[in-house]
Amino acid sequence: MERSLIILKPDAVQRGLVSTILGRLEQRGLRFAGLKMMHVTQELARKHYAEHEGKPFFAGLIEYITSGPVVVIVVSGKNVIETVRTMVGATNPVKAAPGTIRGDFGLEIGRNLIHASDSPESGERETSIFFASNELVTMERSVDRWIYE
Ligand code: IDP
Ligand code: MG
Repeated sequence: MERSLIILKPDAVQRGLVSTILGRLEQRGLRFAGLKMMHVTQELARKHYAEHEGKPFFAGLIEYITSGPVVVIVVSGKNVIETVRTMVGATNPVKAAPGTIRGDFGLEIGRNLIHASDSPESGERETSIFFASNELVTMERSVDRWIYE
């Protein structure tokens, strides 16, 4: 079982793409374990993107992710890290394949709409910095036997 932390970045919220992107995740069969709207503080942004500190785009990235409300989602299940990353597409939307979220809705790397954890370890780390344990749910879905073999 893996967990992926997904952020619908401020541009996705402003452009009215929340339901479209959530719909893609939901229709795929992914199981939501957490979902909320929030404003990312400077402190949280720096913690979340700590691996990028010192890079030329860091200041712009912090400004971008804190520039307006976001929607944060946790999905849990088998292979969700790779599944979601594949749906999201390449970091630069110019290179993202059509059919991916960035490839269908984005044009520039600095406005690439969505974050998704890149490993099971970052999925756990990012989930714990965005969600308190009492904000997460576990649920049985009878439909799971029609989604997972
Ligand atoms: P990822 O979001 O596909 O995992 P990362 O390399 O982890 O990509 O970069 C984190 C975020 O930083 C990207 O989603 C993007 O918003 C921003 N970013 C990365 N590289 C650049 C760049 O060269 N210019 C501007 N923003 C960038
Ligand atoms: Mg990343």
